[in-house]
Amino acid sequence: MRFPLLLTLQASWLTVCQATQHYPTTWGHYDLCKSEGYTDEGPTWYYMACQPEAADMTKYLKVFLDPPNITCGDPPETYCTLENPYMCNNECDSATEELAHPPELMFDHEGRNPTTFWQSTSWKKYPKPLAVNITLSWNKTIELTDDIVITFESGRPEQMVLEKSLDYGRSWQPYQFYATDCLDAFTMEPKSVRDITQHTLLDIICTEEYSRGYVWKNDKTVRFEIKDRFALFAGPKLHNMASLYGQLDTTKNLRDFFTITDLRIRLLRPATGATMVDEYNLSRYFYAISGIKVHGRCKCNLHANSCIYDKERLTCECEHNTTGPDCGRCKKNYQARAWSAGSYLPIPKGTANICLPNSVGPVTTDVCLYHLNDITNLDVKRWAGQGARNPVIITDDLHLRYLKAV
Ligand SMILES: *[C@@H]1O[C@H](CO)[C@@H](O)[C@H](O)[C@H]1NC(C)=O
Ligand SMILES: *[C@@H]1O[C@H](CO)[C@@H](O)[C@H](O)[C@H]1NC(C)=O
Ligand SMILES: *[C@@H]1O[C@H](CO)[C@@H](O)[C@H](O)[C@H]1NC(C)=O
Ligand SMILES: *[C@@H]1O[C@H](CO)[C@@H](O)[C@H](O)[C@H]1NC(C)=O
Ligand SMILES: *[C@@H]1O[C@H](CO)[C@@H](O)[C@H](O)[C@H]1NC(C)=O
Ligand SMILES: [Ca+2]
Repeated sequence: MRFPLLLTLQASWLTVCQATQHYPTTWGHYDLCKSEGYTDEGPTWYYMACQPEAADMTKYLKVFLDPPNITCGDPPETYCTLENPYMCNNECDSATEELAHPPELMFDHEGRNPTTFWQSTSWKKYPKPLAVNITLSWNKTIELTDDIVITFESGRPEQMVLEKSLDYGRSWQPYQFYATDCLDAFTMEPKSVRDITQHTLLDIICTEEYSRGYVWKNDKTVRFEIKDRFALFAGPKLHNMASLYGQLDTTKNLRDFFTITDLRIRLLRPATGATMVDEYNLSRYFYAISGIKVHGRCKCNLHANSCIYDKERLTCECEHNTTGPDCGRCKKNYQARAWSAGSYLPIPKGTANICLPNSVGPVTTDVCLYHLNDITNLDVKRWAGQGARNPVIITDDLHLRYLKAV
């Protein structure tokens, strides 16, 4: 017989899978996909759920502007400040490096003085809206891990929408609406992230928090609050990440909410600082952005702990015999059972759900991968008498043991 039966236990496979789902105080990092171990029969591999480290994702994006010729400087223009129409010393000329404001300056290393920023043309066509789309594309699924922060050099826009795509830009969904007056702009009640609860986490809100008060020169940021949303599950200081990961594991909608392939900032109306637009000096109205922060990690379905950027493309370095940009398939000859994503549970190492070699033969999906050592460590008595089905532990050519419901 090809796969010797090692032992039979009086229990159902389901119980085995749940037996180790306790939540230790130390939280695993999921930074290892496998580790070597030893059994009586010699060396063996333990497989674990793994994910790449979170990183600054702005290094890997492509930016597209719509309309494409909306960047200032061709022809050169002089801008006045919103606060003082007589202060007109902001010059934009795309042909002069020091006076040009191309989109790349939204993603360069800041901390320089003066700041570097992208700037749009002014609102010359008023009252026609000054609408600009800034689309950020990764051509890769990304899981957000921190707030999206957009820092304006101009006043913050009076109306804007942050949108996301999960299908490489084919369809778009709003993430958040921003306006000085939500009812007027989008016929939505103004809300803040503090109004969101666990049950309304997927709700899309309009907030007035980041649009008002152009006079506050020190607050130029517009945020999409990822951490506040995480905190609804993980606690205020994100102490209980286990609870969050447990939720993400079991609720696909929640997981998808934080997953993107593209982001779009739709600027709909610039800061005007007053109710009336000064039609005689439209050089006061424009958009300028000095920085955009997007922190996240490659989505690799818990089958990779690194993601490489090569030939302008992000790709997961898949383990567990998975393949594809997101490790979303089983490799050829490793399709003995249907592909499935790794799981954060049981904490802290999760379940790898590796792809099994075809040589194992057809395997049902009710297979719970456990190393023999782990199984003997479990409280066997607890399962006794529960067995609607008897799990067997079998081993394949790779010295891998797993339970199979029979
Ligand atoms: C940008 O291009 C469009 C169409 O090609 C044109 O109508 C518009 O005037 C241009 N805008 C600027 C600021 O040059
Ligand atoms: C805006 O006003 C300032 C100050 O009066 C002036 O220098 C500037 O040329 C004006 N710009 C326009 C487009 O009228
Ligand atoms: C911006 O994107 C929206 C959809 O997300 C689209 O309707 C609009 O035409 C695009 N262009 C501009 C300039 O707003
Ligand atoms: C996006 O990535 C896929 C592979 O994942 C590649 O085939 C395609 O050319 C990429 N598209 C762009 C626009 O870079
Ligand atoms: C995947 O397959 C390779 C051989 O192609 C093998 O060396 C490796 O151990 C396998 N990994 C897992 C996780 O089964
Ligand atoms: Ca900058």
